Amino acid sequence: MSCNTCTTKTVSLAEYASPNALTWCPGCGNFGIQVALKQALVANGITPHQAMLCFDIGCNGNGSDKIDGYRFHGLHGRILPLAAGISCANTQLTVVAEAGDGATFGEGVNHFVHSIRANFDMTFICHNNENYGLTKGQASATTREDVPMNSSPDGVSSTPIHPQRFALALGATFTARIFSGDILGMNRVFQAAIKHKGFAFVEVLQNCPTYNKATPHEWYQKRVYNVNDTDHDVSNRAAALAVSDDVNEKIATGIIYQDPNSVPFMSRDMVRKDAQTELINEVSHYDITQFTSRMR
Ligand SMILES: Cc1ncc(C[n+]2csc(CCOP(=O)(O)OP(=O)(O)O)c2C)c(N)n1
Repeated sequence: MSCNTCTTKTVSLAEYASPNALTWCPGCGNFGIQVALKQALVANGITPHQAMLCFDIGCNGNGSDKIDGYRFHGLHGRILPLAAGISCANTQLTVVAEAGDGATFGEGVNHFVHSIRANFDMTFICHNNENYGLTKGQASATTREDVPMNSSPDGVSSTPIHPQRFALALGATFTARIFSGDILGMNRVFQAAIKHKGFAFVEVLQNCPTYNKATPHEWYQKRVYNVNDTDHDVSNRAAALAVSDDVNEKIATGIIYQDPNSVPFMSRDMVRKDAQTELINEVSHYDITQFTSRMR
């Protein structure tokens, strides 16, 4: 799937264009996220055949046929193991996985934990609109306490997961937070995440005009600031925890933490350490009848 002879080719945004009509609600943050991702891939010189774009189920996942290139649309909450398999099978590919907060911190929370532990080499964009959008506005694990949602009109009484604290506590080698209304900011963060060697977690604070009335576009716009314009040291995990803590008043966006010495999973794996080939080059047909004949 990868073609190392074409790496110097100039790539244009048009190569990622899809003829399919966008179906998101007017004002949805997904429009900006997809534009910024295309821009970042182009800025990094990655052609569609050098990338594998992996989509979870949800409003975010409905972007899968609105962009050209190699794509995989997985099961709800399961995109991370699928993307991890792809990333391990062909380390030459740029792997980008996308999922909603429902998939990431609900159905697939176990995969989030182990992807961080393994430090699989991929960019993971979590569309955090603080609700289950595609199924019409149920509360998710990131819905703020007491915010009324369609499935819980009196609000939820559980404490929401704080994605940055969670990822940083698990030892993530790259975490970022960015607002879906900040296309330039997303573009920059996505570029850095794609270049990162290891699991790059990008939480996008995504406005959902249809189902999340608590945190609309303007709400975020008034509160976000770029932490990379301050003296924040992105290589300091304790500083990253402190700076990302506030999700209500002054919300830090940009790269929150990056380990400059991050080593991705396949470079740490003892079995593959000195391998000269990719796993996809080693796939062949094996005659297993000698094993199955005993079962007859
Ligand atoms: C295992 C599983 N559980 C539930 C569903 C139903 N389902 C489809 S989309 C969706 C909501 C997705 O919410 P989220 O992951 O936050 O993404 P969003 O739609 O907000 O982008 C649900 C619950 C499903 N398809 N599969």
